[in-house]
Amino acid sequence: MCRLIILAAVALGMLASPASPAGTIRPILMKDIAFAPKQVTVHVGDTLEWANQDIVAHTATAKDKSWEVNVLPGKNGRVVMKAAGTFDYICRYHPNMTGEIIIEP
Ligand SMILES: [Cu+2]
Repeated sequence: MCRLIILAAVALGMLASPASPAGTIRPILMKDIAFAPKQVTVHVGDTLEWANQDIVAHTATAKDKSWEVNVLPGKNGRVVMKAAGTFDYICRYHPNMTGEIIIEP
């Protein structure tokens, strides 16, 4: 039990390490008319890559319109996150499809 907790702590520490290289690509699924995961935290300079596994097109559209990508069925679309902040976003075609991106400096 103790060993498991220590291993988990080590793994979390590695994930949270500020030494992670700039320009990480973070995948997000568009599946069953939903973003998965719904909330993602990245850093300025990271790339979000949405993979559309549905049979209809989706977009990832920031509510403040600062970024958008249109993703056809079976395709991927990328956006580089250039500014820190918290961005709610939706699919333009399915407004109930919502997500949140937190971009840390
Ligand atoms: Cu959609």
